Amino acid sequence: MIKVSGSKTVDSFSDGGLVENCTFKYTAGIAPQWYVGGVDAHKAKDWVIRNNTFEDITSPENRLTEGAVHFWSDSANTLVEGNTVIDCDRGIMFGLDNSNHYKGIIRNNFIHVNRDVGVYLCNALGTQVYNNTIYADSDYPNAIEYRFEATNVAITNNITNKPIISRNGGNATLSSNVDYATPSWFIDPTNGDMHLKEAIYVVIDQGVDVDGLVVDWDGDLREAGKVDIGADEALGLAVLEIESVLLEADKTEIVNNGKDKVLFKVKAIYKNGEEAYIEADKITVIGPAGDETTLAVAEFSSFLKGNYTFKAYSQDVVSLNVSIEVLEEDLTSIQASNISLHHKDGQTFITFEEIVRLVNDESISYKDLFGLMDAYQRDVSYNVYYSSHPITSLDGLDPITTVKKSFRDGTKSFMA
Ligand SMILES: [Ca+2]
Ligand SMILES: [Ca+2]
Repeated sequence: MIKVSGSKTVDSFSDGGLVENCTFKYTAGIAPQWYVGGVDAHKAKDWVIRNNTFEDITSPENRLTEGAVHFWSDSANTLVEGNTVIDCDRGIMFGLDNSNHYKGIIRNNFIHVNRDVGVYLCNALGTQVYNNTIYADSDYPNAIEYRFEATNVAITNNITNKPIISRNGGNATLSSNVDYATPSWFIDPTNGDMHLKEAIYVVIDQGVDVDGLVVDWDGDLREAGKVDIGADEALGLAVLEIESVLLEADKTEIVNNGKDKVLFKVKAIYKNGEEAYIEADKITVIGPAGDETTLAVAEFSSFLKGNYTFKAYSQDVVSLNVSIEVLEEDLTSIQASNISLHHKDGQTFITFEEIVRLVNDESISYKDLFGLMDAYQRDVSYNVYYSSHPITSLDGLDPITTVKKSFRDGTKSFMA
């Protein structure tokens, strides 16, 4: 692929390169090693990277590849626009640790990354990042990062499905970004087609005018005062105005085991009389303690009993409240499930699925985990019985051991 080299000692630059309408793709579906990138440039000034496709630039190792596009080592004024990134570890990077990038623009790109961030601004000074559409298709938590105190950037009119965050004191001016997209908003996001599939109300005509923003990813003209957020100006998609929103729950009560769930559906009734099930802009919940949060998906479970109140929002229209009661479960009547045994080195291991699931998110922090454990005011004990025959009744049997799980005595031990 393309490497632009610079001298560490001589103050000379590669000036004015143009990379346009090219495809950079590892046809094996994966890169031969981690230290690769599509266009990787040191000490490059006034380069333009336009309307290219970068595909399958992904590392065969734990260590990430370079960005599909990476300009660093004092590079300046890079314009990266109209590109499509598909299945790459990382998208577009300006700067790196101890290596600056000056000014430059990243706009109108479709970026699908599968291991790390879509746009990484690391010691990027005066860069503008606007009207990109980013689908960060991995467990990595962020879509755009701006990092270190020297970084000072403007991030405007971008659509992402993950947060846009500062790291290590990075500075940015954020405006009109939407960071909660779902893949269903786009035509074929995993294959790089991030045109809007439907008229998302929070996106269509909701951007701010940006000097220099004239067209979109397709070359469609942007109309002042009516800029769509993201890389696609969705010509021909009109927003149907919503008259009212109905939030529907499939039950009114669940038990507090973290497994029993309420599933929600949201119906829009439009001003023209049509109705459709839609994805709400958000669904909020107010818990028993009065704290309000937004649901990540249209379902809910809890291990804390009490009354919860839900509302759905779409186009600034809010539904009526829906109330769900979370009841205390009778734990004595429940068996552990998915029990399995295996023997190794003279020991027998029993694994089972616990009857209470405090945590559904495997990437939870210790702080959050301990907060949940402290909040759950119940103890659980699992009795283990031994018999040489299949156990159909506990009559005459005594437990050979008991596995105790206290959520509130500070032992913090997980035995399962
Ligand atoms: Ca528009
Ligand atoms: Ca368009």
